[in-house]
Amino acid sequence: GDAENTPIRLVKKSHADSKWSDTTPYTSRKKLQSWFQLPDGNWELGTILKTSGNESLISLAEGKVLKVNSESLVPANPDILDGVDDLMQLSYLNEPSVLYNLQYRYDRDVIYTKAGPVLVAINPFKKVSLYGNDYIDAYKRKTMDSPHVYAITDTAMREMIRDEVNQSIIISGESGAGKTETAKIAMQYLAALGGGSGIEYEILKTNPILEAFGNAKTLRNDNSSRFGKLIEIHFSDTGKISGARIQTCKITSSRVVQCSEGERSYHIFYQLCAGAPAILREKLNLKNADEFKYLSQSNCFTISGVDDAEQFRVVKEALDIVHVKKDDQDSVFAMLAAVLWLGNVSFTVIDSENHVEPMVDEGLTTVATLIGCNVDELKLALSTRKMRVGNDTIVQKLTLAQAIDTRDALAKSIYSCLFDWLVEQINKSLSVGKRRTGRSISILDIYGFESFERNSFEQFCINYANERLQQHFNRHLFKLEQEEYIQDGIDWARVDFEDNQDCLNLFEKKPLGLQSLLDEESMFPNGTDLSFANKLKQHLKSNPCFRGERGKAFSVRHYAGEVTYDTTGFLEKNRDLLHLDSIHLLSSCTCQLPQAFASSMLTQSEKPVVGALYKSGGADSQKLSVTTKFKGQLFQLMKRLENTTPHFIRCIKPNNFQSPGSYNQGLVLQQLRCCGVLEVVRISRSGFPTRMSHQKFARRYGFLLLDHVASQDPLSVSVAILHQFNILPEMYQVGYTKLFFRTGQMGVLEDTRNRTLHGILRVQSCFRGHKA
Ligand code: AOV
Ligand code: MG
Repeated sequence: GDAENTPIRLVKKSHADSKWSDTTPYTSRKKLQSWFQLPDGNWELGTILKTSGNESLISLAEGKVLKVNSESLVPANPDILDGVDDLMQLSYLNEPSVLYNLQYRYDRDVIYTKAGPVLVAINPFKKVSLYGNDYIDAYKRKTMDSPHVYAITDTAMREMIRDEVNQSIIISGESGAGKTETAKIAMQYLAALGGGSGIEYEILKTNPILEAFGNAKTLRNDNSSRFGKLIEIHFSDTGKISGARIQTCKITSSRVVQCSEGERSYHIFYQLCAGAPAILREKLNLKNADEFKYLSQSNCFTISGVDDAEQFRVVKEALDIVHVKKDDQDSVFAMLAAVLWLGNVSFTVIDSENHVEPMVDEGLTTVATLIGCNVDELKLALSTRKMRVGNDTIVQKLTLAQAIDTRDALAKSIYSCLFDWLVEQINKSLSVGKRRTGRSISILDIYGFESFERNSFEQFCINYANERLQQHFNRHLFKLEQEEYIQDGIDWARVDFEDNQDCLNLFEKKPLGLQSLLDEESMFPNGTDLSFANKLKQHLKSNPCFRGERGKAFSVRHYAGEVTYDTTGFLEKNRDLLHLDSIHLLSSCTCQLPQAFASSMLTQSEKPVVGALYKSGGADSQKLSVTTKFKGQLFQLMKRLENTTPHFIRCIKPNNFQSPGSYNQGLVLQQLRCCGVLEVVRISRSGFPTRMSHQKFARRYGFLLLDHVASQDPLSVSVAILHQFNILPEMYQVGYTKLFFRTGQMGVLEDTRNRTLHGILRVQSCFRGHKA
């Protein structure tokens, strides 16, 4: 179309404000549509009435006419380009034009737009009729081709079969932008395309289970993922789903014991309290959610529009479908109830040194019954610690604070083990087994970037993971792409992009990075959150991505914006100690799950460990710091993605209220900026996406040559072909080993080749046609 014929220019990033503006001078333009930025930051469309010197007269809405500096105006696209499918088609690629194009579509419930190779998805916060069997069918049969999760998933499927390369669909975006929903939509399409064996139904049912146990209401999102997930879906030779494997990456389950006002703990707790049938309620001694201390502290019990009781039935049914046995399900619910009742265990001070003992009340006895241990043993585990001194074992009494920590650590560990156990059961049920072909499509959905009023250890980990993911995005869309051009010696003006390597280094560098310094300080018996913060300030003050703040705080300049972290609780959360006494307690339980948890914790801690070891007082179980473990899990996820062809989806949150129909330009722009969407379009537009080696090109088209070429080397033959076909020089580049073509060029050559092969047209006349 028209857009493709407009001259393609690269705009070098010079200063922040104009980095995306097409700087076409306006002096020679008249009566043109143009964007004018209002004082509130929003852009308004206006018509230029007159331009003289440096000034333009612009008419805006409601008869407003303003005299403005011509340079402040940004060119708008002709009406014919309103709401194009792909931002690449815009003649003028600048911020207001992109914002307008996305909004134009969004207002019509068209939430998907392509930005070159990337799919942009704007959260509608309401049901939009874009899904379901009719749509799936249309994308499958290719009768529909507007941008969609289905379309990108379809491409992944085709490329997996065609290239015999594993694929990945990588979904990113801020918290609440729509990643988890998007992942489910992609899974739905794969299930429809590759279904048949019935296993696809199981795969879809993993979603309500994992969301119940791994998602929670936060201030940003009523259904916020508190774990990262990679689901690898395997296919048979015939393109049918043969199984799946889920790998997760989670931080701590600190939300179980503590969560902020207005947020909730994991959904499953509320679902259980609201939805357990009478027999189960009685067996587990369940109460209403507000009677459990762990749940009542944040003063938030329900989510508007969500029926927890109904969700409980959905989860139970899903557990049946993924073959978690009824007995095991009962054990799972018992563990959940035990965690809740642990929170109700209280202590009484027994001496002048503030040593405590748990009250023997409903809380303590219920916990003992649910996990299958002796009340006295539970009492001891919660109020004393055994220490080995030489060959002797001494018993130390705990203070109130220590006892509470011990109790909470036990609750967190039980929950965390339960989550891992569930994932393991699901993986067993979905196991690919012998039907393995090695072909797969992976879908990555992690927790999005978070920035709150107060940011803690959880945000520290989540935002680090997002930096890693952003690096993966950059690597594929900017670095690798441009390196290929440069390596092959073609004429290429580099497109700059916001590289986040510096920020990653700030986190990862050893020994003076945020993570190493945290691990180091966590190991010092005398380390405190304050001494940690001070150490950061001392060692990192010259790092441009770091800023020390007053007191115990520090700031990091993330790719998605600056975040100030409060180090309160960092050391404790990073250590996440569970005392050996607690592990021994679990292993002495008569119930099967606590035993399994204990043995998994013991094997974990006995493994030869890389990185920091924690061993304070000689009685704690040795274990990796949370940061180190988290980083390890994250790297495993990223590693799985390494040898796959990535397909990227960028989710955008149009407002901060989770409400439909509200499109905040500034908010959208900030998200487009930080993930480099416009730079991606620029690269794609100015790039040469189709490549072919000289050998292959000469072999494929050489026979079309009319004149004899003196040299038979592939490069000379290639050049001769290009010449004969009169391909415009700006439409291709000749590299050392390959030819690079702009979009669409290869199609012209292929047409000619086909027609020649079919003898419909004489080759010669065809060339004349192209010359015209
Ligand atoms: P997230 O995964 O990106 O946040 P979600 O996928 O949970 O975000 O989306 C948040 C909410 O937005 C959902 O619960 C839906 O109400 C709504 N939503 C998202 N996508 C759609 C869609 N395509 N159609 C209708 N509603 C949608 V986080 O996990 O917090 O980073 O950590
Ligand atoms: Mg999510």
